[in-house]
Amino acid sequence: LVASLEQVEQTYIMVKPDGVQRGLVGEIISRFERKGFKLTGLKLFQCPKELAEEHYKDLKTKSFYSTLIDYITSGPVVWEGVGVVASARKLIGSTNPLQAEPGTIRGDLAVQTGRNVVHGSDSPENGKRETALWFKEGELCEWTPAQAPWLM
Ligand code: FUP
Repeated sequence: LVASLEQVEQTYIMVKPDGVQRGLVGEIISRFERKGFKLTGLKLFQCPKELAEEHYKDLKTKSFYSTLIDYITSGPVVWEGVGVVASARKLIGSTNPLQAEPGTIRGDLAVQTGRNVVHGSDSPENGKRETALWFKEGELCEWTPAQAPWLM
């Protein structure tokens, strides 16, 4: 039942500008807390263009790339937990909110792909890469939830 430390992954969740503008930060963070993931870093941040470009570098050749870069300037958060990468993407739902299931963040709260309120890393490697990109050394916290020590 209790997972080992090697199973702990890190992911990077970003409430995008539309989520911040619509006052959905608390709602979105709340879904990850209620699921049982441990918050280790939290930051409200105006994202410089160079950082947005580095974050989305794999999408550089896409037609929507420049629109996407214009859109991203938001309040990011990091979550850490067992299997958190895949699990967080399930909580978030499909990229296109039209295809996202009701009950998911995008299924419940978003309408358009270009305003899909939240980002979640798509692999453990990208979870590490993106966390390092958005958070400096010393900005993450190590702590043990008192009532639920299995939440590592
Ligand atoms: P996701 O991992 O679900 O955020 O989706 P992608 O990494 O494929 O896409 C990153 C962002 O690009 C999406 F959140 C929104 C934007 N996008 C578009 O604007 N148009 C598209 O056709 C696909 C993605």
